[in-house]
Amino acid sequence: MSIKLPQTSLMLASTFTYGVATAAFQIEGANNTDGRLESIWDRFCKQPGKVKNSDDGSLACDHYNLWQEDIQLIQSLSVDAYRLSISWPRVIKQNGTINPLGVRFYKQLLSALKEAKIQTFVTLYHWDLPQHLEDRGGWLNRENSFKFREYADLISTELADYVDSWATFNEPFCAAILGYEQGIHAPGLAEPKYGRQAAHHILLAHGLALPVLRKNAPNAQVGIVLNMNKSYAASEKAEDLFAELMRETLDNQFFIEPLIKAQYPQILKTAAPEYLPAMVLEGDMEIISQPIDFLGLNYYTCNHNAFHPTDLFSNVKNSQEVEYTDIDWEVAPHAFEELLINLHKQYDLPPIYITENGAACADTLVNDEVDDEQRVRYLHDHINAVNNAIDAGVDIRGYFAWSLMDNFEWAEGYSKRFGLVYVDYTTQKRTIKRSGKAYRDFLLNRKHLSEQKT
Ligand code: IFM
Repeated sequence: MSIKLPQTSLMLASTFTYGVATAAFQIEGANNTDGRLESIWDRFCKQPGKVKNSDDGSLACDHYNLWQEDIQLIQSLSVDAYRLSISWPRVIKQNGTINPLGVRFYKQLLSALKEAKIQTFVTLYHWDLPQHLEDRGGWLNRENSFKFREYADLISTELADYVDSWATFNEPFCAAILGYEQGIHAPGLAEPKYGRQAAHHILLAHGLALPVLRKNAPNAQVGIVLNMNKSYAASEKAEDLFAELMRETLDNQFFIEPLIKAQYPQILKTAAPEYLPAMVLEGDMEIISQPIDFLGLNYYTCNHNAFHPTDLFSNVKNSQEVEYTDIDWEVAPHAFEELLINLHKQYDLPPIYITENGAACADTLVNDEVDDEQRVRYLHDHINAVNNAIDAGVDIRGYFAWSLMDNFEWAEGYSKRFGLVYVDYTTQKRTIKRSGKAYRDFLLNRKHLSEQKT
């Protein structure tokens, strides 16, 4: 099995960007080094029962020390781009000024990537809020949206020369809803009113940071990354269709509608007003909905929803026999294609980058090799789903596999492996898996084809 696209595919053009992605807390380690402050995830990992096997991010993939080796690894995969995130607690001191030692790390990393001719896609917030800001209410405190703007201003001034693409936030749904509504991610609060207010403040922070990023980095593209799963109804029954609509509204539309249409889904006003943010000030929606250069979309799976007598929906398994990954997520490339085409029909969207897509597999290292056949199939099928969406008219400009290497998978700790590269957490040895080799070969073949054409 290899990764292939039809010869005529626009995704084979050299202008389409392929990359691999990671995030700071998931790979860097060195959580007490060079003045890095505590983040909400450091604190959350210490709470008993919150993270599988009590894992934490103190060492992770030791990328803070092994970054040079990791750049070679990225290069060896033949990708065009690398997507990473900046750790806010590493680069900004508690008094709000720059931490030069933390910034030095990113300057070295990003300039080495530039030298290696790898485009840099940087996310400012991939969930690691400084704990001292959480102590002052975290994303429930509107003032922290302005703190984010200050952070964006300082760090983009420092790094402007090295960054091709800035994303303000990664997956506001996860930061706000998993962290403040469901309590399964840091900081672990669990109320709809918290989740939706936190989401509003995150979207506001995004909007506040946009003009600052544009001023400091006029040549870079600026956008945001949303995660979306495709929702289905468990049956054709009206009540299950209602459950599907609520899931789609609360998980997807709640985040994209304010960005593109300057409003939260109107249906919530009557169907579930408790899921609307209580405090939205005049002018907020205009700030949130300023134009963006690109929309990042992360896609992994779909979900199925049934009527629930006291809740808006209940999550059920697909009634058909389907394939799952090691994290129990249904493999559904057709849903990816549908989701992309639906969004294109629903909204006037900026160009889209698929900023994450990948599979968790129960990989094992045997004779220095990892035979992750399921991940190769997953990548093939999902890249082809993107191709079908492009053929249907969706403007998609890039695809990033999640993840470069195995890493800290949040509440699942190190138990779930998403990497194209296997990490032995005892020795920190990296081994390119069969999927990494298949992705590399696919990209080499594409380069070969585009050289033949010119
Ligand atoms: O590992 C995460 C990543 O941090 C955000 N998107 C989903 C991935 C897999 O769960």
